[in-house]
Amino acid sequence: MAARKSTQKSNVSAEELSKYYREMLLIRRFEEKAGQLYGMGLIGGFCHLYIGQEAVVVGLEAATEEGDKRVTSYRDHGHMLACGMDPDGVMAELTGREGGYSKGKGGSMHMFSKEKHFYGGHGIVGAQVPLGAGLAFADKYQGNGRVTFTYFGDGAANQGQVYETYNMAQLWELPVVFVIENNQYAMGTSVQRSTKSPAIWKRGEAYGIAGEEVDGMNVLAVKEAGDRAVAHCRSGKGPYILEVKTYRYRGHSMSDPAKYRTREEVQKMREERDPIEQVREMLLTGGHATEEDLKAIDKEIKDIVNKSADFAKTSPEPALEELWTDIYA
Ligand SMILES: Cc1ncc(C[n+]2csc(CCOP(=O)(O)OP(=O)(O)O)c2C)c(N)n1
Ligand SMILES: [Mg+2]
Repeated sequence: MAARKSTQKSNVSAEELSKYYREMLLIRRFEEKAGQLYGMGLIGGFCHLYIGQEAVVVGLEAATEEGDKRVTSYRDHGHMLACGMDPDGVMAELTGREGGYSKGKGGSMHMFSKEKHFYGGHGIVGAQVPLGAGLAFADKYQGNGRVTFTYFGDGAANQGQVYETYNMAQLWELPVVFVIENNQYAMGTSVQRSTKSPAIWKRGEAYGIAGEEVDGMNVLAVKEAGDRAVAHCRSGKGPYILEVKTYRYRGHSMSDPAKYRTREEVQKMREERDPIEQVREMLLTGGHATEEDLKAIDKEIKDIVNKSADFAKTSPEPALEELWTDIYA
């Protein structure tokens, strides 16, 4: 059973690095814009931002192939952007407009894309874990070689359904990567207050599931671990667990004043571990990009995000008849 700490890969190409930079920056700027629109009253309902966690999904998406699937919780905007969903459609869903992925009827937590194999967006903590195993079951049944990435949080990892799923996934050797995004908090409860064992991934050992801990602030380490996980699943060995240590800079949701941690704690993470800054440094010090090159990328990303915000403000409200579509009745 694998039980290793990830190490940083050094032979990464300039193209790969700038791709990661671009993709992480898109998520960061998109989320900042979503925060602004929320503040302006243009987004209703819940809105959970992914700022700080960008390296997790960008690194793991880099390990996927066309046809692989992903399913996650309500903190889902980053996952959608990283798998190639259209920023216009995601932002317009946040503002509840017709041009949104769920035609304005789902909002932040309920978007899907058949084309990109993105299966949501789930508001019930832990609910996506058995669903992810179900997706992997279908792939195994069809023998199509696909892998499903099932993301959940450190808080969700204390749910019983996670362990029922582990048992079945290992029993049936399902091609599913369980990604525990350990961002240190479940709403206002720190992982130290909720979880006795410091290594959540090791709980898989009770079911015979291989896994490892990963530095989730380092996109290269995440990609490397993702490759190992995917190789394990695709070779028919069954599920794999990645406990990705990360950190969210913002509150749990837009309505969280974050009184359960100090400003200094957040500041220290931003200054010393920021995933985007780390790649920016690598690009500059490795001579792969100049300040001008990075400025050009920044502008390109800003333009994409501004365009999505314009679309999200101008796309019409859904028509009344839309209430009668996409329902079971
Ligand atoms: C079954 C259930 N219980 C409680 C909640 C309320 N709730 C929403 S998010 C959350 C914390 C989950 O934390 P974690 O799994 O660490 O994910 P994170 O928000 O950190 O991404 C809770 C308790 C819920 N949505 N569903
Ligand atoms: Mg958490």
